[in-house]
Amino acid sequence: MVHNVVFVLGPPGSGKGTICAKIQEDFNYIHLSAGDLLRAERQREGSEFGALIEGHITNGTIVPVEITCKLLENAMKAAGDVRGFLVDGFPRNQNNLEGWNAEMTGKVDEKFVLYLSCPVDICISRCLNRGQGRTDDNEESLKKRVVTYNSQTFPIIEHFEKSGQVREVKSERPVEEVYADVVKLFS
Ligand code: UP5
Ligand code: MG
Repeated sequence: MVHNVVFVLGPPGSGKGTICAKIQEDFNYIHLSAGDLLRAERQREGSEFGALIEGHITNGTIVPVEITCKLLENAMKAAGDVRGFLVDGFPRNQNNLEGWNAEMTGKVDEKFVLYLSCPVDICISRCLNRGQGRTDDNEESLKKRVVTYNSQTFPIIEHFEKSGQVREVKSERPVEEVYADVVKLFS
């Protein structure tokens, strides 16, 4: 069975998780946050990847695709019959993109890339005020996350842009305004 996939990308704190939760509620799309899946795997008893994942998360670097892609694929298999999947925060670099293509080509239909664009200073203050106790929501990790985003993830968005797959929505506005534009892409 070929699943519809929408990639959701944007800087740390741009609102990917917030917007995906709302889409999941209103449309038959399942929200799969690569970061949430990695955080769950980090906590899972018996996981051999816990320390490796934690190291990457606090340093704002990117976990090897074999781990992330497997977590995403397992979650997709577990979800059953849905309209599609929102893949939030992935692919983040060339390694992610190549590993995903190698594993998933033919199994998924990539509809488009939702790019939530937002000035970095706003993104950082959102993360610092989030209050969820994430080990990467501190000034030092955030600086590194932004460097990684600019050097590795933004080029992936540009790559998708070249093939006309990117739908940009400016996300520095109030959530309801951002979401009103996102809804048009799914209706
Ligand atoms: N908020 C949201 N929208 C708002 C709005 N419009 N107006 C005002 N406030 C708004 O939002 C962040 C905060 O802002 C929240 O408090 C929210 O209420 C508020 P959120 O929706 O959580 O933003 P999001 O873009 O999801 O931010 P997040 O911090 O999750 O993004 P990251 O991309 O940094 O984090 P992620 O969890 O995807 O990845 C974390 C780490 O995991 C990475 O740095 C990396 O080390 C690792 N990772 C991989 O290695 N590989 C992967 O494939 C994925 C992750
Ligand atoms: Mg998130």
